[in-house]
Amino acid sequence: EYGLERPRGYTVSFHYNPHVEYHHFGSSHPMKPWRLTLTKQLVLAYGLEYTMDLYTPRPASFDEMALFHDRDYLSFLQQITPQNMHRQEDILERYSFGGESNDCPVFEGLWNYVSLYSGASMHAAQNLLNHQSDIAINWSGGLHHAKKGAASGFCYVNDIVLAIQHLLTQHQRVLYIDIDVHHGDGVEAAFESTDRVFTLSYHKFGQDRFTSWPFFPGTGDITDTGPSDPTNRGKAHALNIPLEDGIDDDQYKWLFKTVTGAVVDKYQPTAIVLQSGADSLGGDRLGRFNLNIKAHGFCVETVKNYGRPLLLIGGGGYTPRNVARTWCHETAVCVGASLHNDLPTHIPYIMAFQGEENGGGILYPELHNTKRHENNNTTQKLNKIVERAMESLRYLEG
Ligand code: ZLS
Ligand code: CA
Ligand code: ZN
Repeated sequence: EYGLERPRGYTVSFHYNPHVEYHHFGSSHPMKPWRLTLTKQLVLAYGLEYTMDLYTPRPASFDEMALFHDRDYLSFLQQITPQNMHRQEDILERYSFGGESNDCPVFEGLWNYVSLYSGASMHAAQNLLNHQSDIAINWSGGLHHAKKGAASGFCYVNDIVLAIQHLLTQHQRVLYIDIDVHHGDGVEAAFESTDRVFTLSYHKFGQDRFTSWPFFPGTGDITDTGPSDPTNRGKAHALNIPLEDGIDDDQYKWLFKTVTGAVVDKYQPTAIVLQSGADSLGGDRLGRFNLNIKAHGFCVETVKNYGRPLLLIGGGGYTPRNVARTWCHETAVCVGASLHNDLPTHIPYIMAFQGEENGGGILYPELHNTKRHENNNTTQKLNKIVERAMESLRYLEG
């Protein structure tokens, strides 16, 4: 096949229900489920389907999603439609929904959409529990902002929380790592009172140069390490790495390896969940970082090499062609394949990867050249962050 090397002995499973692709948040909305179509096309074009077990998971049921979410919130999600929403404005507000110009719009097939991506994450977790996979992948999941009883930041149901809860039925300690450019606030909040989940998020934090507002969701400063109450078991079981605009490959790789490595050493998780949001790439429509695809993939490789059962999920990513490139590359990292830089020519949607200023027709364009953000992360600031992170880890027992 196309540029494949011999796989290296991890059993990798790919959990994907193609029906998610057909959902639309609205034409101006940055979240584009068809980026999953592009991802799948690249994965197939490189022949990666022969190196993994492929599953088409069923949608999650109401009761499965109610293991985390409030039943009244789910009932609302189940019945709301673009046609009937105008009669329920007060309820929409209660669950953080709004009109068409909102982060969390009501669209056709919303309930179907949330059950599909949630079903895929739960099925992926199940495969790890069964020992049928060493690494289970769901690129359609990773909706880390959703709360128990409310939608937030393009996220309605928190598939990550559902998957982690499922892992907790057999695993004593689960580590959650989040490299999306946004803070993984929903997952952190869900497990704030337990010592059986440690949450670690890397993200942009602070005032945004473009909007003058705090960068969404506005939480996740270095001082946030979980509840401060000493009787709360979740104390010190969160770690947040706040970053400035424009962080580059070498800085991010160093930071990720240093901090994540220290957390793994100290916490000794028996399973790991990695949210691999692709909005931390250079040139992302919503992101502010300057990462290239291989630096993003370095995080996946690093986590894979810890050798624990790994659930790898998607998340943000708002320049669809680069989301597809990154998640295809990271799928290859999981199976231990290296991919040729020239894109296979016989792929549907090839036009999505052509006619770019740079990067047309190739898998690894230099994203740090496109729409470059000034790098406001100095070595001094990053050293300080690592120092403070190591300090918080000393509060972990054991
Ligand atoms: O982590 O910044 C905000 C909140 C607002 C500004 C935008 N308006 C619409 C609502 C109020 C303060 N929201 C962020 C949410 C980012 C969610 C990231 C999800 C994830 O990657 C995981 C999947 C935000 N940033 C950009 C937008 N919203 C945004 C941009 C453009 C549009 C179109 C559709 C809707 C309204 C116009 C919208 C939102
Ligand atoms: Ca993050
Ligand atoms: Zn994001």
